[in-house]
Amino acid sequence: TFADRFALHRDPHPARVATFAEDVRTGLGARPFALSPKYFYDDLGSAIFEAITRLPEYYLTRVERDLLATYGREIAGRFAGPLELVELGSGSALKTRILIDAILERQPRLTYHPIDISADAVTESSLALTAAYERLRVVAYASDYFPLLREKRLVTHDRVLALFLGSNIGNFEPQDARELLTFLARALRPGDGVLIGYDLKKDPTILELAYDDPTGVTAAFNKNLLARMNRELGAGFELNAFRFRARWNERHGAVDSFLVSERDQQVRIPASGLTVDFAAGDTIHTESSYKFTRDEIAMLATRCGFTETASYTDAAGRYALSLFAV
Ligand code: AVI
Repeated sequence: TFADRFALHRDPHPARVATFAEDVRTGLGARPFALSPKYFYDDLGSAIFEAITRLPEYYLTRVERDLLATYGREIAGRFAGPLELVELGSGSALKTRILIDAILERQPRLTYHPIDISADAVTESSLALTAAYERLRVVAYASDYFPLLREKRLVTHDRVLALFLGSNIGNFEPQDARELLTFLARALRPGDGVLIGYDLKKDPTILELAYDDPTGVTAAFNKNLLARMNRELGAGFELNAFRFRARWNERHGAVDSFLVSERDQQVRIPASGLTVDFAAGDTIHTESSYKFTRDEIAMLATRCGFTETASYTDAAGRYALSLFAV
């Protein structure tokens, strides 16, 4: 039955994970001001992100979907024996369906373990998948990936193909990306693999357009962070008193995103016990979206205990998928 094929685990250790209020206190309590991009993804933020993936300028999602459609079968065929899927940052899991289809052509049943910080997104997508696939069992985790992998709370039985798609790896600072991949390598067994989807370095004009879209959807995505602090922390941010900025940073190899104060202003954030003074032009760093060459990803994954087995890219060289084995 449906109920037998769906389970949701909420992070069982919320007390040990820093809360939104605490992270805001740290991030806006000292300069340079910064907030973690993981807080973009409340219910509204996840919906705005879905809109971003449909923007003509944000090619990443489309190119990745095409790559999965072209190479999904080949990727699934590289593993001997029955597979289980684990996905870090599954979001709406729309692209994952391509791989689920490819795997279910080869085996009668499949267990899928989506992990996402957004409980709404992971619940909604899991229910939709369970309904759409009779031969699929979904064991979902509404959680940060770090504690789950570090504490080896992910229980799998068959060979695992881990998915780290959507250029998600690009939102981690290099040090954190290394740590995450190292935990992942340790949580996997020999014969398991990870498929990493990442955005390739390219002309900065194209990159900046993908993040500072003329429709203003990405600006809204960022401003929702201010709105979320108003909603959840009782903060007094005036959304029109900030503007959005996204710039390619050659030294970091990332597009850096900011909210910029339009004027001198003071904002209270009661739940964080903070009053913040912004001068005109002061910035809040909201996100870095790192871009890589194929060699950079291979080097990173190799240092964490993986070996590259295959790599796929589109004809224009915009985006890539690299497959690694443990
Ligand atoms: C989810 N993540 C990989 C997106 C990215 O490209 O960094 C988030 C995003 N931020 C602005 N546009 C999209």
